[in-house]
Amino acid sequence: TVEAPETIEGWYVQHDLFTFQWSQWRTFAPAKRHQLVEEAAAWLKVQTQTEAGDSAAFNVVGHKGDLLLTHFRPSLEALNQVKVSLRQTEFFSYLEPVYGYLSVIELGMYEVIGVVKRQLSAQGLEEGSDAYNAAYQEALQQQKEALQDRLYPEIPAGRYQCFYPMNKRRGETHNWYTLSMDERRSLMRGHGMTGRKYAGRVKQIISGSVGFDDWEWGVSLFADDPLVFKKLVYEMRFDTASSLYGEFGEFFVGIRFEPEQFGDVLSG
Ligand code: 76R
Repeated sequence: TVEAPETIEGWYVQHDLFTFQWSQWRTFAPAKRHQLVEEAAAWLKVQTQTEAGDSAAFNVVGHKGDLLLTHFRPSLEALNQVKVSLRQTEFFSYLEPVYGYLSVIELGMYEVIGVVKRQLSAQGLEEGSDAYNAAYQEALQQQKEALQDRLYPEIPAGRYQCFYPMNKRRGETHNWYTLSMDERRSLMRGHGMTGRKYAGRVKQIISGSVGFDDWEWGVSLFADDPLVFKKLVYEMRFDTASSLYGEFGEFFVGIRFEPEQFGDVLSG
């Protein structure tokens, strides 16, 4: 058994994809359409103004769906509340859920823990001792406080969202979960260096989903230029962390819209 990395967690995350029942929509008179648009917009507005967390809506490109909703919330209960409140609207009668993904914002502590451990040994604390464990927990807690903004963010700005789930490979030859901590740390460092080249052009939210959903992580990228998604993801395919160990699910791309734009989204 090799050592599992420490992670710290923030908001819970739900991505929901719906198709819209266009054939019914086309039969509605303008007044009925207006009423549904108003209802949907009001619902979305309430979600975006939630006290703890955030929500955003995206107009999905291509055949995979029509509407992508992304929600950050403090608990599973709060995510469920979002789900039920949407299902109570009349607007929901014209939505078909086609995909969803549950995860929790996760920060890997590969680098941080390396530093903490060196500090604790330098202080002469013996690994496994009560004093060591207490100091270790305190250091983690401090990190968590220092990283509040990244654990509890608003949904990043950016006109476009690209979402996909991924795993780290567990194959016969290449198995992420049998690599040593140092090997994984070094691969994650290379990964982070590639990522940092895109600073300012893309915001990424990495959310862990082991035990929650069918893949191990959700990757949510936000950018004002959709080509940045392609360039970043492509460049990362050449990083060992992705080339030997990355496995990817379906990709979804959407264009952000505000509650008051619901009417435009539905009229094209
Ligand atoms: O959190 C940090 O910024 C520190 C460095 C870092 C970590 C620990 C980092 C940086 N990532 C980390 C963890 Mn990432 N990331 C992905 C994908 O398509 C692919 O090939 C992979 C999908 C992208 C596009 C991306 C972008 N990252 C992770 C993890 C957890 C792994 C674990 O713990 O074992 C996954 C699954 C993952 C996947 N990453 C960055 C980026 C970008 C753009 C950065 C730089 C962020 C910045 O410094 O601004």
